[in-house]
Amino acid sequence: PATIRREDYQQPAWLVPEVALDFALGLEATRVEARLSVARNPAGNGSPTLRLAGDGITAESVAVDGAPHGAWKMDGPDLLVDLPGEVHEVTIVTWTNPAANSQLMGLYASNGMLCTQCEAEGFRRITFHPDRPDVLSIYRVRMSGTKAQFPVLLSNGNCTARGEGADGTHWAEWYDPWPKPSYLFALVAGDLVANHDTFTTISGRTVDLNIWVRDGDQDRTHHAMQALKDSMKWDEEAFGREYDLDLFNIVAVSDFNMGAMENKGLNVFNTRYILADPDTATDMDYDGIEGVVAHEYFHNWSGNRVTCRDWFQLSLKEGFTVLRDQLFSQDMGSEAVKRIEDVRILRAAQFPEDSGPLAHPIRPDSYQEISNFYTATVYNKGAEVIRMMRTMVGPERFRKGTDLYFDRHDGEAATCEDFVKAIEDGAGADLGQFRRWYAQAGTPRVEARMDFAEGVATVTLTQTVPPTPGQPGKQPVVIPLRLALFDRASGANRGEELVVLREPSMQVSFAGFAERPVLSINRGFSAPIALDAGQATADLVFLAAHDDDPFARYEAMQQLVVQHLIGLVGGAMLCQAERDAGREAIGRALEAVIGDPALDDLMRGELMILPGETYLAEQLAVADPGVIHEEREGLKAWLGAQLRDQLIALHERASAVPYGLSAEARGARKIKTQALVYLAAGAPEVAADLAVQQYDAADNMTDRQGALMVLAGLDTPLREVKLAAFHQRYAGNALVIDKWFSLQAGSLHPRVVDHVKALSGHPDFTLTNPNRVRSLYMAFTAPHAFHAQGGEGYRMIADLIVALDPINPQTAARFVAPLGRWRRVEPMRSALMRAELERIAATPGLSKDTFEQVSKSLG
Ligand code: B3K
Ligand code: ZN
Repeated sequence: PATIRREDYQQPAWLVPEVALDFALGLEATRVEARLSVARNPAGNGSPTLRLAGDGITAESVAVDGAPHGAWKMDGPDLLVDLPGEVHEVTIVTWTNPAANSQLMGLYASNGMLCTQCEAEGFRRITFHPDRPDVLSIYRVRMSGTKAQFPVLLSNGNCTARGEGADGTHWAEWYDPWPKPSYLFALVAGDLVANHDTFTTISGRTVDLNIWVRDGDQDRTHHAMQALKDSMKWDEEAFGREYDLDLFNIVAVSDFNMGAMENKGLNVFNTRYILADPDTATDMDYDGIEGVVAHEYFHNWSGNRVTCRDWFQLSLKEGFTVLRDQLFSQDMGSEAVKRIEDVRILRAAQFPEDSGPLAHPIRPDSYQEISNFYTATVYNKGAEVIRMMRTMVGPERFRKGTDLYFDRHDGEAATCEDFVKAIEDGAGADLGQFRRWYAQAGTPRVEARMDFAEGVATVTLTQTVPPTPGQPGKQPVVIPLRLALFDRASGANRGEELVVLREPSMQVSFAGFAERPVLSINRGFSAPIALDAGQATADLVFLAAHDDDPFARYEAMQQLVVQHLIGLVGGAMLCQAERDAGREAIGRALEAVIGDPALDDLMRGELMILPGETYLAEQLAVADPGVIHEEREGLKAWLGAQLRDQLIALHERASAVPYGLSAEARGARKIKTQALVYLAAGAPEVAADLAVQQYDAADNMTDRQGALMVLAGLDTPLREVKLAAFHQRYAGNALVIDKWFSLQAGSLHPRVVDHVKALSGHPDFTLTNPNRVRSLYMAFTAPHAFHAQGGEGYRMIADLIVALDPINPQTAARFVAPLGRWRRVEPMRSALMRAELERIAATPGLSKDTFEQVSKSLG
């Protein structure tokens, strides 16, 4: 496959100011007539040839300016038409078979309805078109189909006309006044019902809001609707962004490759980010819905009104929009807990990417298949990079920068550079060196060491950015570090400072301490770095109990465990006394967390979560996942046994809190299951009893799923009983059956490999639904079972990739990364992982998606 390079960008030779589409809808055959008004781009290369991209379609006819045109030709998948003048109208007829479209890109059928997914390059599977984000057009859409099959007909913008045809057909016309790139086009036709509401914008306009679902699901859309209204209001207040159409439609579909899609005025969602009620959705599901609804809504400005010039600029819209949805969720719930969760996701998903064979800068330099670059790096690290700008200039000046960005680039296809420049100009900052964050991959490592002499604490900071594929040498980056020094005696600090590390190394001094203070650094996770603060256990214990920055407190707790476990796993801790002391310190810190009356339960729940196995493995150049798992489980078991009474009491206290969506009730549910997790390791019989109690008493999915998760990991006959009861209770509810699959695939049970094998043959399992595939196999790529001795886990994932690739390459390619970690794993497993990658690579007819990921992983 060809490699596309950022530096090769060229302006389009032809622009397409207007697009008129006419769809004759059918599940197995849809006819598409596209009329493109094209105009030679004065800034283009002047070529008379109009090049239109296609993918898996053939042209039935091509006409130019109304007359049939014979002089078109194909160049691979592209259609070429030579045009004599400056402006023309090109009309092309194509046919597609939506029911056969298992890739779920372009126009496809899902449960008898038709829907589209065009980002990044799906529009070319519907009709021939430049299909690049810097070609913006005004769209007019007409569609017709049988009324019985497709009673609801939706597209972008506003519905301008509708009517009945002959033989039970009907039609609708839609017009979107805002110029948009083809990736934001959408069409939906099906038997749907709406939850309708309205929102009045800051300037007093009324917007109609609809969430379209299958009949019977309406009652599960209220949380999503509330999230939508909250987002609309928040974006007016926090970023000065008002909605710009009279209608905002959301449609939920059950076959979807990712979370959701921000098509102009017609967002299409995975059902999992819309449908919720207490009986079927966990608190985490509720938060996910709120965050994704907000994210897609926020794209209306950051993505749609200002879009991307080319796909290398993806983080321009994604990084910024993730930051916007994070800030929104921080404002809607607990700021501290949201920040901790976001850092946990970054460390679990993005840090491994940045240190592996698929590492890329947030603005990549090249790709073979752009679908492979919708990554935690582009999204989450992209958000962290923009968050750092905000931290350095402060929220008010940052807002001046974003205002300028929207003013300057409204209606344009912009670049990451445009964004940085707007923040620079609007906020009045110099972001010269800061731009390296866009160009360099890899997580910077910062070492912080404090010396203390004669009342002066001197902190020495040193940074290194590790080499990544294609980038052997790195330049120092700009690293904003929020820092505070604590008086050991009073437990207070003297106020926070922002220290900005720009050089490879620097020193800062703080005078006037009677004794050596305790250093709290990278507070709030002000920079997305790997920090080595070399802190003594006593200092971490101090910070875990006293730090007034909630993230720093969480981090101290994590670090306490990381240092202990890595000491054990890495063989540094040889003497038993040292091991015991480390464990005791963690035990005391956890006991303090369980008992601290000043903590709210949501935060307590965060502080109780042990660092994950992937994050632990990240700390070592080469890790033995089996040993990491055993040591981590061993610590958990010891803690569970030591703190057994406190954990039982915690579970009891939390169980008395009635269901509700308040922070208090949610916190209670969180610590309830956390308590069970420790007890399951340290006192399995007690845990099994309590889990069954919790399961039977549950009046909500959070408690039920938490209890079942714990039971699924235990060797108790009740495991089967409750799993069967759960399946029976929720038979037919796809989203809950997904949970049933992932609970088993991600469980701590020793025979999970066999369970997954059996589940892959379960009548409810199918390779054609991405949610179902992910629910079984993504959960399974969690370290414990995936790395099972003998390589069976690796084989199963490789088998999955080979089987799924011809059906849905985008989803198949997502499973390569776990195998791609082979260089960081001990030699025996490493060889087995590599062998599986080679087996995949040798499979004939591999998609571009999977080929790129596999070849890079081996390279
Ligand atoms: N922009 C879409 C992602 C499209 C992914 C295409 N492979 C969802 C989002 O980030 O909002
Ligand atoms: Zn997005």
